Amino acid sequence: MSGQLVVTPAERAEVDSILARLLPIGVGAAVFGSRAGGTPKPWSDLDLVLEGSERLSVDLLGKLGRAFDESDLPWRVDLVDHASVSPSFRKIIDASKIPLVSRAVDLVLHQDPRSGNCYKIALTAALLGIPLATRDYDIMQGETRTPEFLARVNANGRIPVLQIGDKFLPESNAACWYLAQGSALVPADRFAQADVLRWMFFEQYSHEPNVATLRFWLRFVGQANLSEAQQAQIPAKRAAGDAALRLMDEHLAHRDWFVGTGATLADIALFAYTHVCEQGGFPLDDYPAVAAWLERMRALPGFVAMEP
Ligand SMILES: N[C@@H](CCC(=O)N[C@@H](CS)C(=O)NCC(=O)O)C(=O)O
Repeated sequence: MSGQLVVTPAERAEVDSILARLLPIGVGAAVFGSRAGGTPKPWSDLDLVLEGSERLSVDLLGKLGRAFDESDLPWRVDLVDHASVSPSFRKIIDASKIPLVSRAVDLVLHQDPRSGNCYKIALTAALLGIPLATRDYDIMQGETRTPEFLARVNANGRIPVLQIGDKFLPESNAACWYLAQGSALVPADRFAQADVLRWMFFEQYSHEPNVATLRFWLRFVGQANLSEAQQAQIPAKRAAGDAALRLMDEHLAHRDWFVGTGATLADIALFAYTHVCEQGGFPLDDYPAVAAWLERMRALPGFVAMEP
């Protein structure tokens, strides 16, 4: 049976704000021990158990530990990883714990499964082991332009939108960021983190408007159905898409990943439309380092393919 949390409202607010800032999606937190319904001394530690789907990284535990040490809390916070303790200790924890952050998150991806922007979010969630419900729309039938969609889901009339409880977050890269904060997909180092954003902005400005738009026009709309204005834009979009892919190819010629030594959101954002670039008329043979990187992406644990 769980009791009352023995901390002041200000202490609770400080603990909550650190957890809200640093705890990855899908990791829960609970208090156990003397501050969970016992009779703690004023200086007693706060015993905090963290619950993920598997063992938590040393990096995450270190980050949280530092944040609590540097806070104004008048006592220490002892962190315990639920997945790493013995079954008998786990039993003791589970009997007294008072939840602070639930593991379960109510996430819905509003998507058209043919869209690479939507796929970025599904791939991020899959690589992180975060369950996502989906709600499908047919963009070719204007289903994201209905008054109801505009009023409730996204006033910008586009998918993807990540719904978090009753909040709606449009823009694929913002949604990926929401999911991946605190995970290895967003590096902790300040420069590396900004470098990930650099590639995500590059993707939205130099890559997607060319590579994805040509795929959409040629594969889904059909060249014969394009307006004159769209037809006239094809050569410029082809040149700009080729420039973006070449730049990626040169960057990857001497490294395995866009930033640092492992996959990050930079790779996910760029993978989404690059792996289907041939559908827009960009032959992968022209970009051998990109082609090799696509295979490395496909080999990541938890990888899921885009719907064909
Ligand atoms: N910058 C946005 C682009 C969103 C976007 O262009 N979505 C397209 C599908 S990929 C869409 O909803 N098109 C339907 C429409 O504009 O009616 C993102 O990254 O999420």
